[in-house]
Amino acid sequence: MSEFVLATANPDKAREFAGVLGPGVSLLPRPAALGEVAETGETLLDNARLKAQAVVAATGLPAVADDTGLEVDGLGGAPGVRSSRYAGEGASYAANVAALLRALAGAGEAGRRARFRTVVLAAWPGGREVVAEGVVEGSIVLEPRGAGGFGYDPVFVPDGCGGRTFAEMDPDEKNAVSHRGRALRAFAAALGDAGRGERPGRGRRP
Ligand code: ITT
Repeated sequence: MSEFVLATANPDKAREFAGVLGPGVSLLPRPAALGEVAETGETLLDNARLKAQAVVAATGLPAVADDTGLEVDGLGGAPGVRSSRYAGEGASYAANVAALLRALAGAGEAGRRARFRTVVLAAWPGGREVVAEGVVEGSIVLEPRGAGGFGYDPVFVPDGCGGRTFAEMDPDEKNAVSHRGRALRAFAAALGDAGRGERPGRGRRP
């Protein structure tokens, strides 16, 4: 079984990691003593790597990180890599959602098209990495709806799910179509492929 220290400090993300990866991947908690890692990267990949490498350096163990952004067409792709601090450093989910709705006031359907993108990156001591990405397309609604999920979920309606926001879905429904669900399933498949490649005589079938 693969074992990783979970590099995210966000308990809402941690719940989704466990829900999607299931018992085949063991997730150890992030050391409480490790302070927040400054997300100074220009891209989701840079920030995922910063978070994973900080945990590898602190623990000497393999670590897995997630960096996620909401990209809104009418805002030129913002908040993107700045999604957690769109309304300022340390902003609450509600403040970020309110700032997003304010920025989109008056925007039409095209401007409200959006996608969530997640980059999952695992790092090992010694420099090995496995990276996976997941994207879900959708749109931003006018008013928050639903009590589930977290972050921007009350204002994001994924395509093909009957017009419900992520916050109106149960966790399994969200994970089945979400950016993070997709990234984590691709990640688990990449781990499986890497494992098969390392065992002689068990390569991929042609
Ligand atoms: P870590 O860095 O500790 O992993 P974080 O919350 O700071 O936690 P990010 O830098 O990836 O994570 O910030 C992304 C922000 O985007 C997050 O704070 C939420 O506001 C939002 N977000 C991320 N995943 C989301 C999801 O599945 N649904 C809704 N909003 C999400």
